[in-house]
Amino acid sequence: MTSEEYRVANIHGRDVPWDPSQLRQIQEHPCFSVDACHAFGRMHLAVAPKCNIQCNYCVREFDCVNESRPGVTSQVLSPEEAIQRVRDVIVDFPYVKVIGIAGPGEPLYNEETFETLRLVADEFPYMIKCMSSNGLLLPEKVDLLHELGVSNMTVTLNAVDPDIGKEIYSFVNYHGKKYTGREAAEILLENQLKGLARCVELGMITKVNTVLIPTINDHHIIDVAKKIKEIGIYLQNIMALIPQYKFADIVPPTMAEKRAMQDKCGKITRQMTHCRQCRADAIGRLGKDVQEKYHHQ
Ligand code: CLF
Ligand code: SF4
Repeated sequence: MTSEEYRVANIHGRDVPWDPSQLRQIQEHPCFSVDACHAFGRMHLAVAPKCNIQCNYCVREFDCVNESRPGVTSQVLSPEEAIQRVRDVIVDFPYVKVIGIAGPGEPLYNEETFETLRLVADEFPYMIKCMSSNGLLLPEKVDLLHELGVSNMTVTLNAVDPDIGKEIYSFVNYHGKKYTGREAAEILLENQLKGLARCVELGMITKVNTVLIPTINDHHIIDVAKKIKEIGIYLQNIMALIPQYKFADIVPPTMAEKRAMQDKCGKITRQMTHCRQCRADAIGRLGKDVQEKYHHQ
């Protein structure tokens, strides 16, 4: 390893250096690099309305809260409308470097996600492509995502023990069959871990979102951090529960409690601490969203 490669690997906490394209996928991505979030923006394409699981903290009239601010409903776009939105945004806001699909439901459960990615790959090959998923369909879709140019992948992983997972998920709808209880949690977990391992194998830049749910998984988040370290995930994003649906009566963690958990897990694996819980149609720099400009269109 040259000294420059060593420096770069060291900054990003790897034993082996990232290649230059991977470095760009970190350094120009506002979620994966805290430095990038001041300079670069992302745009979400809200093309995926349906979801295949039920998280006990999600009211499905709104956006997927695994990566969104609860209570927000994004306008769903067709793939063609989404591409037109990209054309407009990169002219209006050239600092937008990342195209993400994060809902409003589960991206991998909506064929429109793949149609959109194909159109994006043809017309905007240089943009960084990002996705956030619950992971249920990841093992069967990850190679296709990689082919279509998705470089940055997030999976929401709230538990690595199905006995805890069964408290978080009401059901999983997998290949036309509805599963509940421990069985549902087992299927989901197995697929999340398998899919993430393949992402790492393919050289994708990976992130795990973990919702901190007091009394349900707060004592277990450290095990999640250990597991993601073991499989080589780049970043963990611990998010505070916003109580609704079946978890409406749970007292959410305070900012200080969330911070303490991030500090604790930070000793095991790299932490994201600047997440803004975006809408599924967010556009702009994190915390400086500009999507209203397009809402009348
Ligand atoms: Fe979007 Fe998510 Fe990609 Fe970022 S958001 S799909 S990784 S481009 Fe970022 Fe927003 Fe937090 Fe998500 S601040 S909610 S972590
Ligand atoms: Fe809601 Fe997202 Fe969970 Fe689906 S994966 S139930 S949209 S939070």
